[in-house]
Amino acid sequence: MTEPARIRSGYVAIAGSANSGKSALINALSCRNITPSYNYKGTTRVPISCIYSTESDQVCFIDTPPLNYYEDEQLFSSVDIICLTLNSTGLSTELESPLLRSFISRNREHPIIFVPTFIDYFPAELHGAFTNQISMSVNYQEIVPVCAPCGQGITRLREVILKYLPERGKLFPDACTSLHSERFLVSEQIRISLFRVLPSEIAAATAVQIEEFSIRDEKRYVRANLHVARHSNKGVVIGRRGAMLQNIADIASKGASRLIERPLYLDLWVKVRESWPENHDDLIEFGYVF
Ligand SMILES: Nc1nc2c(ncn2[C@@H]2O[C@H](COP(=O)(O)OP(=O)(O)O)[C@@H](O)[C@H]2O)c(=O)[nH]1
Ligand SMILES: [Mg+2]
Repeated sequence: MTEPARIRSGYVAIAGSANSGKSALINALSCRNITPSYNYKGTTRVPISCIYSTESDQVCFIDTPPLNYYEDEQLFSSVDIICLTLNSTGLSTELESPLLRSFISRNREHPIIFVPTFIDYFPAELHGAFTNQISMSVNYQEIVPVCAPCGQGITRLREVILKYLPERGKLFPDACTSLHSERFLVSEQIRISLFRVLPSEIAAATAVQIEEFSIRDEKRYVRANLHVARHSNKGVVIGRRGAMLQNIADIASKGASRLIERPLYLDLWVKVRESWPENHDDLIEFGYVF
């Protein structure tokens, strides 16, 4: 019997403060639009996994909510590598943050790759200065500056990550795109489409709850409720003659069709759950807290 081929593989968590570019980074590293990346706090609610596979390597990237919002110590201690995003437009503030320093010290057993983001705000000659500033301030394994939306530094970051991963063989089947269920991935695609077409504050205050996830006529049939937090938001989400809701469904279906195995039929309904973001039971029901 031949031994299974050994490739570099493992788990990489992406951590950092709110809006430091974690979700944009996981989407760029995995070449998939799996998680919403928007300039609005709280877009990422729970850890989201995304698997990047090639012939020679396999990486499960895990996007996480901002450090001040949620910290799953067990998650960070069980991954092979942590990529820590630091917004380079406020690098000193990031490096001095007690939250960040305590995170680094609690995870010092792990390889941590420091990833200054938003480097497109600065000319290339200044990028070395970020590396110097970080290296004077913390113990580090590697520092790789990136701009995820424009792809700068992404290939190099992937190479550095692979260097730190063990050779252990495949962890997942080739077709596997995420550790999450198709149901969860579809609900995230609906959330991505909300942020794409609605004002951010309305998108962030709209919870997606999937009520039915079945097969009808060989298609994946998904009925989902969009719970808005105010009555006045309902009309905005539905739009004139349902145009906005149709737009949301079209964008979500397009995104989801790249991640799930069958064609998708999305049936979206808008409901009002007054002030749900302030209600603990509603937050539990919608998957925002556990
Ligand atoms: N110009 C620029 N924008 C970025 C960069 N990284 C992320 N963004 C944008 O910044 C916003 C917040 O990014 P996001 O990935 O959601 O941050 P997160 O809260 O850490 O997950 C989004 O609008 C991203 O498109 C970057 O390197 N350069
Ligand atoms: Mg995020």
